[in-house]
Amino acid sequence: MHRIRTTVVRLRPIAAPQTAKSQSQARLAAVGGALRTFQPMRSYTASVSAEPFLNGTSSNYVEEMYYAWLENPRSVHKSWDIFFRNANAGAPPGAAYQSPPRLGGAALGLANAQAMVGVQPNVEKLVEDHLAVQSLVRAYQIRGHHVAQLDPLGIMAAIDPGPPPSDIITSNDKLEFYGLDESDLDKVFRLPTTTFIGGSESTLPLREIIQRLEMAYCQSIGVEFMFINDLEQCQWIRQKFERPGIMQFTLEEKRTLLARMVRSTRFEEFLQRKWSSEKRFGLEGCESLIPALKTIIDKSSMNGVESIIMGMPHRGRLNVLANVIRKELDQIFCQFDSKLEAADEGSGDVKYHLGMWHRRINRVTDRNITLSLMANPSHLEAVDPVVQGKTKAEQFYCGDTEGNRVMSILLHGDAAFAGQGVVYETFHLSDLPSYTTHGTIHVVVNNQIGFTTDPRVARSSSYPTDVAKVVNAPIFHVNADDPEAVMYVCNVAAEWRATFHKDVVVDLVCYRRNGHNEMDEPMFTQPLMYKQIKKQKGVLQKYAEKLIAEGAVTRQEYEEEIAKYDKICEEAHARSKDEKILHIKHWLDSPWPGFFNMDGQPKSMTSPSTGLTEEELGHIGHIASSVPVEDFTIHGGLSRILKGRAAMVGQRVCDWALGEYMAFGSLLKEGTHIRLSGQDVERGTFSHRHHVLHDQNVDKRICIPMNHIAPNQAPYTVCNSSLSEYGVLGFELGFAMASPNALVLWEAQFGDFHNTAQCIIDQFICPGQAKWVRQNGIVLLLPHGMEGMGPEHSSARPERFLQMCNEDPDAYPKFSAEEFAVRQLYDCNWIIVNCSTPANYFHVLRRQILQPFRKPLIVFTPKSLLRHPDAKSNFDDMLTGTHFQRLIPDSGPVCEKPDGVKRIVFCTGKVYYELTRERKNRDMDNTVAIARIEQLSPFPFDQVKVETDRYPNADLVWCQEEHKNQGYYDYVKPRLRTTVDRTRPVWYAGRGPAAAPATGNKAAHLVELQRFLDTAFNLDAFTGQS
Ligand SMILES: Cc1ncc(C[n+]2csc(CCOP(=O)(O)OP(=O)(O)O)c2C)c(N)n1
Ligand SMILES: [Mg+2]
Repeated sequence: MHRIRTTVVRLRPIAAPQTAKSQSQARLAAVGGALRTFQPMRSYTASVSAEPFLNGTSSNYVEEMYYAWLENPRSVHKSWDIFFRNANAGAPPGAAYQSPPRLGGAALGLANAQAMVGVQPNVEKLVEDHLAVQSLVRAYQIRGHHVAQLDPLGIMAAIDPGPPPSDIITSNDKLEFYGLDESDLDKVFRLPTTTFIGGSESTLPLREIIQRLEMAYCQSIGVEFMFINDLEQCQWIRQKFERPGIMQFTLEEKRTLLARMVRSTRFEEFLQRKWSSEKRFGLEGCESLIPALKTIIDKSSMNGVESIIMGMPHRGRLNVLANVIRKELDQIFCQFDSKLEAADEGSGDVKYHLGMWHRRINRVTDRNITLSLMANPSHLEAVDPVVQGKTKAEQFYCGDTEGNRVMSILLHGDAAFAGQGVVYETFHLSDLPSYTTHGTIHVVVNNQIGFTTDPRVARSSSYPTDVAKVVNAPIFHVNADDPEAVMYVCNVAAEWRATFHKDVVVDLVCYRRNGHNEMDEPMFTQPLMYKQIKKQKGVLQKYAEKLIAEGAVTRQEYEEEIAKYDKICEEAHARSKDEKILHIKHWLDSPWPGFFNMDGQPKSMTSPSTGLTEEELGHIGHIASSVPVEDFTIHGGLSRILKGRAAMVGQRVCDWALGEYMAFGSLLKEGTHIRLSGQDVERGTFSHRHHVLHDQNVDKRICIPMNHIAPNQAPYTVCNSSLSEYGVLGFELGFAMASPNALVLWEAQFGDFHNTAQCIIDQFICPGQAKWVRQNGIVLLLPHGMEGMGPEHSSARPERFLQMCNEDPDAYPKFSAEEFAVRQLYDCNWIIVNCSTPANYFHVLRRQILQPFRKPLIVFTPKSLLRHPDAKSNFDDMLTGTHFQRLIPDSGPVCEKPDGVKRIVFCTGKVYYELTRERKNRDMDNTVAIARIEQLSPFPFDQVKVETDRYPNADLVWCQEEHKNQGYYDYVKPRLRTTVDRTRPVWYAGRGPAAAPATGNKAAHLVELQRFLDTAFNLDAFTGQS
């Protein structure tokens, strides 16, 4: 009897045998009732010479005709009806065919044929069996992975709980599901065109069909791909896994694989021996990750890839650094030495978080390959979009439009891959024109546990990888204790990426030999699993024994390989003891060659003027107000906007959008690439930007005037993003990492929404340089302002950004006057501005590139000021020689008699316009000065001091439209106090403390506004208070 599977005994009994049986009986009844005997393909094979129309090419046609006849005998020509009836009746070869009745002639053939009909009604059975085989093949293709032997521990439940599907032939009694029985096993069936199990055969006995399907889909590899809605891709995968004999490796391949397993395994053992009480998040239980990655890299290098950017979590990171990226072992070992002194900035924690960049020759292909592992925070999966952004940037800068030269590999833990939403957001970027990296290879270290939590309580999907299905990525589950199977799927994954330029997932089903880290006791929570793990023979030992048994290596060779690697480790360890200083700069994932001097310092410490010539302003203004291509019809409303811009240019003024245009256009002209990304940025949420024009008559015809500034300009990328903040901001941060010579901006739809990207802000943008010695010049544009739009559309939460500045509020910086601004900038962790004029916005954007180092820039951008008649700037404020103004002092009547000024109101952003209007209404232009702090951080102590000194008799008020516990007050107050050496109090005019950022009631909003304006201009408001 055919023994279908060796594992049958371990599998649970199927849940619904009755259902399977009753279904098959119902099907039998439907096609004619009584049980029939099978006639193995007689009408298509043996009788071909006797019935010459039944040749190979016509058989599909005949088959279709036959199915149609079965459904309704009258739907086919009478001659076919006769043929099929005769065949069904058991007519011998050649006798079933009767020539069609001649017109008007006697229906002799028909009469003869009809005499036979009803003798042996077996054609239905034939067709039914044929269909059953087709369904069977399909069932394996769709669900074979559910019964594949994926789990090295053999406890399955953690991977894919639930009974095996009833349409997979896990035992002979399941044949019945298809209306087949054991007597059918030796009958020969034609294989459908959607399978490759036949190799060069087009027919096979059922027994062989099942066996080959088992080989393809139910061994150490489980392929999930039938959800892919592209036939070519499905066929490609079927071919890769179904063809007989695919899993054959040369002697050399096997020996290389063994050597890689030796390195992977012995590296962990070495660390364990030397530092047994140190955490290292070892790879034990998934040692085949190393050959897996190396296979992907080899194959991709063969396919022309020159640079691979990788992101990974803690598990196995040291091993990957050592054996994949090839970081010098002594550099890794010395990280375990707590006495090592830091030579440069950086917050330590090198081994698990810092990245690496390494160019070397790939030994298999003999080609250069650059590998970088991105620095990452502990926050699992947060690095995913960052890796994608950096990959996209590298592709962009080397003109790799198809992703043939640069690619990314992302590693994941099973629990994090399923649980973290940013994984989903990142997948959704994978096929978007401005975000695709043309296919990422994802490798999941699926050790069937997350810290102490079992999969059955950690996810609702069958597999941790189900999230990849949203983008039609094939998923190759593989038993990590079968290194050859691992190598095979990794080769296929790399080929898939090279062929289709789409994402693919390799799910390495493994186990975790120790606890979450080496100090943890896993038996507290997973006693049975760990009993099994303790019994589990290591994968290296198993594989070595297999190869020794096969004669691929001798035991002596194997032992020599081990001794050789152990010696390498020992020697590196000895060298590492000489290492006295920790150079964090050796752990950079994205060096910027040429940007810094040899010591890694800025080449100068000056900020040049950010102004432009009159001609440049005029020229960019002209482009901003025109359609620079022929025969392009824009919307009438947009024509009016462009005419308005032209009029402004004529009057030498700029509004917000035009100020931004001037900054972008000039930087592009000077060769700086600009990339602006975010939700609806092309038009602008507030319909003010219009950087992409749409032809009103031709579908998808667009024009980006910014790309028509000058012949040799840098390219401008402006792209509406998916509706994601976490994923997209991470992506742009990664893009900005690749080069210092690009202005990369991310705009939130409203500043309020940035908090869904909080992890990128908190873990990367704010502390990136401090933790990882890596500068980044990304710009965040966050629309902000209290305008009665309610609690979700008002606040970009300035208080949070300000709270995370690294500046000391109580210490007046000790810099010389000339260097004050630039030194402050150099020392800060990020720059925070709230500009009140288009000119200042223009300058700060240009300064971002023209300054000699890179810092993240947070800009609170306006909404109502976009169209405010007073929020315009004169060209004079943007001409050569002008600069960004960190503080804009009052230039009105107060300047004439500063001694008579009773109050100086400091403010920032849009509230300035409300304050000036109120001051005018109250006729207080001589008594109250208003100063705008445009750069909140670093705080312009020096310029604030000039103002406080100028008005010695004025009391000091901070005015903001935000609530008292929000906005800038808590940040500004101690700094103002430091500026005046705590000699004068600082008063507050603004909304009271509140939980929500803003009222949703317009009337309440206006009442609140008037109330704090009253306070700001009531010179007695603070009398008697201390
Ligand atoms: C976003 C986030 N949440 C929680 C943690 C804490 N944490 C560290 S490892 C871990 C379990 C990870 O499990 P898995 O992804 O399966 O990786 P494994 O450790 O099993 O390799 C958790 C919850 C974290 N690092 N990041
Ligand atoms: Mg895990």
